[in-house]
Amino acid sequence: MPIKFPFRNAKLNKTEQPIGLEGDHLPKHVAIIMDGNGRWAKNRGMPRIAGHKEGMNVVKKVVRHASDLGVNVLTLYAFSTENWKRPKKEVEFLMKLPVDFLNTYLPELLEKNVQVQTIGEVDALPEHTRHAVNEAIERTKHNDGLILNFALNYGSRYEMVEAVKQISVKVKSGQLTADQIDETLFENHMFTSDLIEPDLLIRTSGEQRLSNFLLWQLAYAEFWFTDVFWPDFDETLFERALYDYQNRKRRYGGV
Ligand code: V0D
Repeated sequence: MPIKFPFRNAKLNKTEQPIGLEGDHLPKHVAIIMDGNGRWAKNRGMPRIAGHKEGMNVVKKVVRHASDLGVNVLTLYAFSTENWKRPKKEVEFLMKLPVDFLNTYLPELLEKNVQVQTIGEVDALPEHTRHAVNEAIERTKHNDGLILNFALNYGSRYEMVEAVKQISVKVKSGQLTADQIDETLFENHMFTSDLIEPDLLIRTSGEQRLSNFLLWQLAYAEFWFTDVFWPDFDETLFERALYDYQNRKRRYGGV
C-alpha cells in the first residue's frame, strides 16, 4: 500500500523540503540493510539475480534522494561476510554490481559531489570488484557532499575482533597500556573511525534483526522496519523513515 500524505507530490516549502520533513533535524547518518531482493524476484518467478539488479537501481534512487535532502552519511549493507555461503553463480553476479554501478552512475556521483567509501574486508573481494570499488573511491575522494559508504564483506563481530587484535599488539609492544583502553580508543580501531555514528537504521523486507551489522555503532540509533522488499523501496518510503525518526526525537525531547 502506497503512503500518500505528506510525501508523494507534497508541496514544497521555501527550503525545498517536502512538507512534513524538517530540514534542520534530519538524521546525519542513515544505515540501511537492503533485504528482500531474492524474495522479490521469486514472487515474480524471476531468478534471484534479477532482484539484485533491480536492488541496485533502488540504491541509485536512494543515494540521489539522500544527497538532495542533505543527509551526511549513507551506509549500505551490500555484502556480508555470511553472503559467501550463497550459490557461486549468485556471488559472481553480485561481485559484478560495483562495476555496473560505476559504469552507469559515476557521472552522477561526481555531479552530486558524493564521496564513496567502504567498510569491510575489501581486499578479499575478486580483483575486478576491488578495482571498480577502488576506482569509485579514487575518483570521488575530493568530493565533500554525501558520504556513500558501502559495507562490503563486512561483519561486525569480525570488525571488533580485529580491533582487539590491533590493540593487543600495541599493548604487547608497549605502545599502549591496558588502562589506556577506553571507548574512544576502541572506536578508533573500527572501520568506521572516520564517520559519525548512525542515527537511524532502516531494514526492509520484514526482518527485524541486526544480522551482524554495526553492532557497536548502532548503540544509540533509532531502528525503522518495513515489510517492503528492497527492490520496491523508494524515495517516499525513505522520507517516511526520516519523518518517523524526527517524530520519535520530538516525542523524547531530542529535537
Ligand atoms: C545487491 C541491493 C551497489 C543489495 C543493492 C558487491 C545487494 C544491490 C553496489 C556497489 C549490491 C558497491 C560498491 C561500489 C559501488 C556499488 C553493490 C554489492 C551488491 C556487493 F563501489 N549495489 N550493490 N555491491 N547489490
